Amino acid sequence: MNTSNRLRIAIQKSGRLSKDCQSLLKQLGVKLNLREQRLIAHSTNMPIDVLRVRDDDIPGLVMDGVCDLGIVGENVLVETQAERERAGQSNAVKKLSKLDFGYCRLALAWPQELGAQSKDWFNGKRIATTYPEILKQYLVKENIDASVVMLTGSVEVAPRAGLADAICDLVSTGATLEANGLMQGDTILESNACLIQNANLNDDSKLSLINKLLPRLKGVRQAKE
Ligand code: PRT
Ligand code: ZN
Repeated sequence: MNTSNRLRIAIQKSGRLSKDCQSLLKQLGVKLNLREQRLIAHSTNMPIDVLRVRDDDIPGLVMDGVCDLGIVGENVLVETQAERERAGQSNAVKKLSKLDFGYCRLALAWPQELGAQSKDWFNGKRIATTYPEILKQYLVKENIDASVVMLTGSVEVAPRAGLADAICDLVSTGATLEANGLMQGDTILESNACLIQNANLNDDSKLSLINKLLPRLKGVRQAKE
């Protein structure tokens, strides 16, 4: 549990969500000195500390109460929840808001030269992914008997490298699939960045600070529409 009396927010240190997280905090009026490469940045005008970590660690930090809030892609949140469910670990979080950045979809793809394929084609095939839990849930739901190959990176080269027949990966523009000669199929999950809160947070001063930030967040989101 975060026993500090400062609200602790986990954001991605460096990656696709970092810039947007930093500018969101700025728009909410949270002043931070992020110049130094430190793990924790203290706000200079609010009782807030920002923890900068790998995106994969964010849901767990919030679920375990190490951080009070976190900003993470729904893809990582849903995968972590399923992983922790399987391991019998606590996985509840309160989803406070969807955010207007980090949009992508988790989709199936296979070599273009095979042409269009129905779901039946996946039976007996190997599918490479970084999101094994989400993929397995989809396979069960669709009654597809495929095996899952877990890769933490370079998923798009798996078919060419002979590691898998197809992939299930994040897509935004589709350029990566195209560059690797892959054809996009069904979308399994649509994802945006989202703001999550520890499900057991009961510190009144932190809750009232969150209640002050949320209307600002709503304002920032409306201004973008
Ligand atoms: O180091 P750390 O673990 O923190 O970062 P990471 O490398 O795991 O994640 P990062 O920074 O790549 O992505 C962070 C989050 O951004 C993801 O979890 C998603 O929620 C979101 N996001 C949005 C994306 C994309 N768009 C995206 N296009 N994450 C990854 N991609 C990759 C995808 O995996 C593929 O390799 O981009 C490629 C496809 O992009 P297009 O535009 O060619 O289709
Ligand atoms: Zn990551």
